[in-house]
Amino acid sequence: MNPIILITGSTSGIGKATAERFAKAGYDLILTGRRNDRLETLKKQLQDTYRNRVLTLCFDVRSQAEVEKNLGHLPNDWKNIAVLVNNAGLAVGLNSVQDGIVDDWERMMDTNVKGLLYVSRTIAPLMIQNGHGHIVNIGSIAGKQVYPNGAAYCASKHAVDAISQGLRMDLVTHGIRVTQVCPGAVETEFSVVRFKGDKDRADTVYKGFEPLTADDIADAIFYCVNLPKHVCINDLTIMPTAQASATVFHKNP
Ligand code: NDP
Ligand code: 8X3
Repeated sequence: MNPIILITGSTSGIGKATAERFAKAGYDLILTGRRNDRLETLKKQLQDTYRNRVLTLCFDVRSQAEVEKNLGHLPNDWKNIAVLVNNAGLAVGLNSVQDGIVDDWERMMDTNVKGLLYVSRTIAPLMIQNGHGHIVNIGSIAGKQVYPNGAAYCASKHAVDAISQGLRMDLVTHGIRVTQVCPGAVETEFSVVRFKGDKDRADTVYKGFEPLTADDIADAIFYCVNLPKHVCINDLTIMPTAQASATVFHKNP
């Protein structure tokens, strides 16, 4: 049997690249997201190329009932999950708190914080039962530092940092590893989502320097997961060479 990886938010960006990286290495995959057409296209592509088993589950991580319905009753031959990548997440808007949009805050908190908790609450007991597992949470440089107009997103990723530390403590007696991967600027659909479909504005985020790619992050996740079992990378911050902090970039004019 191949090892099984479950990746939330695998319809684009880091999640999709991680699916491809692990498929290539012979993992069977549970792929989730809200856009079913993309899930099915990716499933076909991975099955045709690598012949792995792929299970797609279309649901919104913000709904505890949907998480439970989709992940709480996995078929027996999908229960032995070796790796969970809590990747589904987003930023919405870039506003000061005083000009903040409450719906944007709720989307970020419900997805990045509560969704991650719901999925972990469902899968960690399975890992305990199985006697092994590795949880990789996708945090952010925004979970280590704060930048202007980003208070709500940064707070959600600081929460991921706290949850990653706590989860590691809660699972240590079960030998389950917890790694937080915290990227800087990665060129994905992230900024298009943040700017609500404004592609021109999103493009400006990555202008004048070489950003990370989703494949760079997938490689880092693969590295962490494939270390010897007694080695756990607790926390990995990974930035473009041209980025020194959440706000300091070396950009060409
Ligand atoms: P993308 O927008 O390309 O991908 C986000 C993924 O999350 C999509 O597959 C999307 O799927 C899924 N998703 C979003 N909301 C939900 C939801 N409510 N339920 C289920 N799935 C959801 O962005 P990235 O790949 O860049 O983002 C992945 C993670 O990386 C996020 O947690 C983000 O915060 C983090 N990150 C990104 C950085 C960057 O610069 N790009 C830097 C640091 C961290 P669908 O829409 O189909 O549901
Ligand atoms: C995404 C990186 O700096 O835009 O988490 O918040 S940043």
